[in-house]
Amino acid sequence: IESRHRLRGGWQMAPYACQRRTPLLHSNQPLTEALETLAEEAGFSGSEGRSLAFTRAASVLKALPGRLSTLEELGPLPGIGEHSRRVIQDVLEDGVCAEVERVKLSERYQTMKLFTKIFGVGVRTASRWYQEGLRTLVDLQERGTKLTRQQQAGLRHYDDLNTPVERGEAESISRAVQGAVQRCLPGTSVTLAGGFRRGKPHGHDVDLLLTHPEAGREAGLLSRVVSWLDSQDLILYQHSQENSYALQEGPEPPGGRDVMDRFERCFSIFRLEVQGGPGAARGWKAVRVDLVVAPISQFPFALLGWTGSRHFERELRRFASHERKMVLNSHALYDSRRVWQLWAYVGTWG
Ligand code: DGT
Ligand code: MG
Repeated sequence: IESRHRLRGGWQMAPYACQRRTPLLHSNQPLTEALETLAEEAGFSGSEGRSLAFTRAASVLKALPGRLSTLEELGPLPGIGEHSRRVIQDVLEDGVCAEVERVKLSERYQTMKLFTKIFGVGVRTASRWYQEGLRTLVDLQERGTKLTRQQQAGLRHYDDLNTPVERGEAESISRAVQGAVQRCLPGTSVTLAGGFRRGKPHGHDVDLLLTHPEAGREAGLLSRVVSWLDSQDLILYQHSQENSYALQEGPEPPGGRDVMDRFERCFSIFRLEVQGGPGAARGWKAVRVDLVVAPISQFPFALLGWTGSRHFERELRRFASHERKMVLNSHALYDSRRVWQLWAYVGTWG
């Protein structure tokens, strides 16, 4: 795994994204944008494998040390399939790729993008609405589409929630939560995770991890914090999910469900006071905030898992599983062979 693929231009490339330096600003933006559009489109069609292939190709290009000028410079680099190569070639030769332009103009892609940007709407719901002939946000209201409470809030605050959150805004929300936890349980730490922890200047939401240095003290904390924030008129919407460690029945199979975790979590929309920007006229702006509570023993894994990016996390877990025969998730890192042996033993014994 230390072996790196040598590229024609003398460049080298490690096989897993988590082994590569991937700067925020890179030299191949038009190429990665084209590939990521196709990845998104494949995701909208339910083709997860195809989506991942385009995401992988984009990830390789983000790690190149310079601007790619010919396809030949890539050589036979694994991780970039035939289809992605064609897209890269088109963009290098013509500045655009006709397939990507077609996708961007297609009614289905545009509608799926519009609907999946509603908080609480995933690909399946958006796709069903599209098949029912719905095309706009007004359609949803006029045709009396049944919406969950979460989706209603998402629709109500659609413009705000699709306006990037600035770092200063994320820090201000983090301070407000810090104030709330100090009232409810002094000593609790609040850590800004997600894209902001990776240095992004803006993001789509604010991901905050809460933990307390004494194991067990965090129990019941989230509902108290949320109630207090609510009493201060800082929350426009919230729903919480209890932790589900108790439901865990044995180890998860390597490569199995690893995206969602089992922490206690609050999905919320904050009411953030602002002076400038889109919400300036009314003095506030709606911002999506996730509050996640991790017991101190699992905190390092939670922090790693919630820092992202999604692709980096996926690759880190793939690396752990394929190269180290270990299982990594947001709760722990363990040797899968030993745990399976243990479970086999308990199985025969019980
Ligand atoms: P953003 O918010 O668009 O600027 O970008 P990120 O990178 O902050 O993405 P976001 O907020 O969707 O997620 C932050 C990280 O947390 C991401 O790497 C994936 C992880 N994450 C998000 N939701 C879950 C979840 O339900 N469970 C686990 N384990 N991780 C999650
Ligand atoms: Mg985020």
